[in-house]
Parts: sequence; C-alpha cells; structure tokens
Amino acid sequence: MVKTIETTGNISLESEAVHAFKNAARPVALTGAGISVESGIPDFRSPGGLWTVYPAEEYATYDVFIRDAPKAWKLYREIGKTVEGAKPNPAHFALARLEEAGRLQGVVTQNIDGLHQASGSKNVIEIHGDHQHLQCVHCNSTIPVVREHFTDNNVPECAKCSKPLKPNVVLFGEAVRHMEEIVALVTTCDLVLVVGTSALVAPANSVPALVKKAGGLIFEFNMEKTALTEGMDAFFGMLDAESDYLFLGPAGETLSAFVDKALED
Ligand code: BV8
Ligand code: ZN
Repeated sequence: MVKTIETTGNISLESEAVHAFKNAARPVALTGAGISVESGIPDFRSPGGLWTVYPAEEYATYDVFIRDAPKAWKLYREIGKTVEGAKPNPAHFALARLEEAGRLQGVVTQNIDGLHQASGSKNVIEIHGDHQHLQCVHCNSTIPVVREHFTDNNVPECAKCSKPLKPNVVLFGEAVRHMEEIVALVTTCDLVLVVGTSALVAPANSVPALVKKAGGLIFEFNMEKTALTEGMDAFFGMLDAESDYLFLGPAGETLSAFVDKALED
C-alpha cells in the first residue's frame, strides 16, 4: 500500500522514507518529462502537452519518419525549439548532488533534453536517445544539431548518402537504447527514485518492476498518482510494481527537500 507524502509535509512519513533511503546501498533514478517541466519543457501527456497537438501515433513513430519525413519533422522542430536554451532546475541538481555524494549509482532518463548532464550528473543513460544529434538510419552517421535544423522548414539530409536525417531519439516502434546496461544497473539496485514519469511507455516503465522484483523500494515523485502508484503490471502481468512512497508536488520542490534531508548526517 503506497504511503503518500504531500508537500504540506507528513513529517513522520517523510523521515521514515529518508531513513529507508539512508539504508539503501545502491539507489538509482528513473526520470521522465515531468522532471523538466520546471525547466520550461512541457511534458507529453498532461493536458495541452505535445501529444495533444502532435499525437504520438501520427507523428512520433519510426514508420511515419520513413513514410513521411516532412510530416515527422513538424514534431521534431517543436521539440527542438522547446529543448533549446532550457536550463536544469532544482530537481536535476538534486540528483546530481546525490551522485556527487556517492548516494546515487546513476540516472536512467527517458528525456532527450540533456538537462541531467547539464546539471552535473555523470552516469546518465538515455534510454530514448537525445535531441542533441541527428542520425542517419541508412548509413548510421550522426551529426550535432544546429539551431537551423529546428528553424528551417526543410528536412535535413545526410551529407554521406543524402537520405533524410532524424533526431537521435528513439521513436515509437524503434528499439530503445542501452537496455542491457540499464538492466544490469537496476537489478543490482535496492531503491529507485521514479521522478516525473507517467510510467506508460515500455520498456522504460518496466524499470521500477525490475527493482521491486529484486527486493528494492520504489519512491515516486509526481504531481499526481500514476499507473505505477497503485500497482501496475508492465508487460501484461509478468512484472508488477507498486510505489512504496509517493511524494506529491513539483519535483523541483519535493525532490530537493528530500535530498537535503537524505544528505544530512
Ligand atoms: C519499442 C520520442 C520495440 C520522441 C518517445 C501496446 C502496449 C504496450 C506497449 C506498446 C503497445 N504498442 C506499442 C508499444 C511499445 C511502445 C509503447 O510503450 N507505447 C505506449 C505509448 C503504449 N514503446 C515503443 O515503441 C518503444 N520501442 O518497444 O520497440 C522494438 C524492439 C526491437 C526492435 C524494434 C522495435 C519506444 C518508446 C520510446 C518512444 N519515444 N519519445 C521524443 O521524445 O523526441 S516516448 C515519449 O514518452 C518521451 O520520450 C517520454 O519520455 C516518454 C515517456 O513519457 P513521460 O516521460 O512519462 O512523460 P509524460 O508526459 O507521459 O508524463 C510526465 C509525468 O510527469 C506525468 O505523470 C506528470 O504528472 C508528471 N509531472 C509533470 N510536471 C511535474 C511532474 N512530476 C513532478 N514534478 C513536476 N513539475
Ligand atoms: Zn546517411
């Protein structure tokens, strides 16, 4: 049964959670778009988010990129523009402080905005790739993005084979990245901080279940309950998980306050 900690501060519950964190040997973080909302990057599924304007199945699939690159690039330009110039917020810095203090093994992020690295996190695994490069799926070359890629209206072409380029992100229907490394990290961790994700996208949403299966704890930081909070089965019942604690509120506040206490002697 999840224990919910409101930002109003359930002191006893919070200190119970901090105590459990202090006893964890190998915490890991899993983050989603919600951790970057306070950096000005809208998330995907909250009302008015990107997917309401550009439905994922219509714009963010590998198939649409191959069939109709100009259409797919309408979404990519929007994401490129929202990511450009964004700065890390206190939630990113909180995870970097934990890692710096040796109290976090690494961050598995679904985000493509590079803000964990910008805040000082070193071990960041981008399961959905990044928006800082363009990649050619035909000859496998990648180039760094420049602002024109998202301000011009044409589809950038590969200099080597002149095929259309795509952002170096994982689209729906494309295999995710670094899964072996991620499984190795999460199956040896004993506590996962799940920050700002609706836990709807597979296989990233199987990470908390892998931690739970290995006997670990799930600490969720979100504005609301998610599929994970009350218990979800990722992969149709094979892997289920339920949060042990839910810290309700903006991660910039809740996660920073939690980390302050977790790093106190
Ligand atoms: C794969 C690219 C196979 C664009 C993204 C049917 C059932 C189950 C699964 C599937 C299915 N049909 C297809 C699938 C698989 C599919 C999938 O999971 N679909 C779902 C939608 C049903 N997955 C895939 O296709 C993956 N690939 O399976 O490949 C394969 C294997 C081998 C060979 C070939 C193929 C690929 C998935 C990656 C897709 N790409 N983005 C881009 O980013 O540029 S996914 C997209 O969603 C983003 O990457 C995003 O990170 C990700 C997850 O979303 P969230 O990060 O959770 O964001 P969201 O808005 O949903 O939630 C934000 C949360 O934050 C909310 O809870 C909100 O309350 C909270 N929040 C907001 N503000 C704050 C906050 N919390 C705290 N503080 C705040 N201030
Ligand atoms: Zn090429």
